Amino acid sequence: MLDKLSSAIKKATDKIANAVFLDKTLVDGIVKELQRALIEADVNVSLVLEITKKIKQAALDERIKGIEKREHLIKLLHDELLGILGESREIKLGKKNTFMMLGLYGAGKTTTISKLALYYSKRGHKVAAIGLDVHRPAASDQLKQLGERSNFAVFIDKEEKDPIKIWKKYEKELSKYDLILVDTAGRDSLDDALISEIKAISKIANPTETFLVLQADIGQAAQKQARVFKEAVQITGVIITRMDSTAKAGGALTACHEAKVPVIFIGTGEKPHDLEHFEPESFLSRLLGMGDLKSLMEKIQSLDSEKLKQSQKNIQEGKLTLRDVQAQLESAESIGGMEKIMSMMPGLGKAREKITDAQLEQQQKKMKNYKNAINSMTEEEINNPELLEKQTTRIQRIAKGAGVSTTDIRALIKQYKMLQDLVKNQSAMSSGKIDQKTLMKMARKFGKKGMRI
Ligand SMILES: Nc1nc2c(ncn2[C@@H]2O[C@H](COP(=O)(O)OP(=O)(O)OP(=O)(O)O)[C@@H](O)[C@H]2O)c(=O)[nH]1
Ligand SMILES: [Mg+2]
Repeated sequence: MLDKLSSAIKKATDKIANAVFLDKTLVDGIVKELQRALIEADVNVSLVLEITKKIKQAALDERIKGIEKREHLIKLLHDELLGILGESREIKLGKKNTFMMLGLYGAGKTTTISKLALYYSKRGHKVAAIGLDVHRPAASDQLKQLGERSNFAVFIDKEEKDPIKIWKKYEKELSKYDLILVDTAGRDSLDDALISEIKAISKIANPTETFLVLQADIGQAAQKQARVFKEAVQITGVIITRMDSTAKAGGALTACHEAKVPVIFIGTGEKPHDLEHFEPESFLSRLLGMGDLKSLMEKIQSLDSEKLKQSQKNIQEGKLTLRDVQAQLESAESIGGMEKIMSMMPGLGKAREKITDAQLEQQQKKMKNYKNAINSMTEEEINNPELLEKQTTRIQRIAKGAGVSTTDIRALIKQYKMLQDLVKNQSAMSSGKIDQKTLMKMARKFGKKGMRI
């Protein structure tokens, strides 16, 4: 379902989450990819431009920095997309309920009836359907077959050509059910005859819900359909079918919100159980592959952040001590280890699949070794790691004390120095002393050898 859009958005959030520097070129690239993916999914172009403009502004806003900026951007993207999906509405069944299906020819009305029948009978309701499509010869047989297959009562009259008469014929019988599903005829296009027929049916059946059924690949045209049907009869919601078979479902989904009718259900296949209640929030989480982003953000925010703040300040000022490295390592650990972080980060779920357990374990072990090594250093050594290079006996002592190898400590010092250079240059750049190109070169160099902290 919207796989292409989903992977494009995941890629964008990945880039945001992993960016060493969110510079203009990177942001431009991310925004372009997002625009392309949203437009390909048929989301209204002006909506797309509006969203991406906001993302760009926030990304280049100098007031927000570091991890906060990345969080902010991902949240902004999430909120903006949620905004265009609109809100859904939960359908609470009363004592007696009648749902009427409306829609163009082949939209999926009859199939959706069998899905709704299953959905509500599974929840303990007594469901019946009535076939009022008197125009398509095979329509009533189709409904009857669906009823037999999924075990719900179906009322049809193949001889009668007046839907009102059919309704009247079964009205009393139908009153024994909790939920009556009314199937109506489709048309090639919206015509007056169809409108007056549905008005008449609506008047006599007096539905508690009137659903407009639209197929997802109708795209932006959904908005016009929703408006016209809303004017003719009070539609209370939209059901979008064939979400599984088009990459352009973004159009229908967002257009309904613009027409001010909520999407209530989505059809995700041909089978009776292929129906979901549409919940924008969880739909979006799935689309973004966000895992448990919310709880990750909460944890990051609730960390005992004094140490982190100090080290971030140092980093911004171009100073980096081993203490800062330690603070970063500890913060990573207290969130719950590499694995937890990776599974919670948007898009990283996939990256996690590519990393073998052994590699991950090794990475975690390395981080732990670095932390233990720093814990075995004297204050003097922490503040002046150069001492370790001058007096190798210190390295041996620390290795022994921390239960790590001297190679580990040498690797730590090497990476600390690279990190320190990077930090110095970053700070120099923000004060205009170094150009972006040199810095990016360094970042790439660092990334290759990278110690991911
Ligand atoms: N892939 C997929 N196919 C669907 C879905 N919903 C319906 N269909 C298919 O769409 C076709 C038309 O569905 P119907 O339920 O007959 O449509 P209708 O609106 O009742 O059509 P008319 O009664 O002719 O106006 C059928 O082949 C269904 O199997 C869906 O969510 N996914
Ligand atoms: Mg039908």
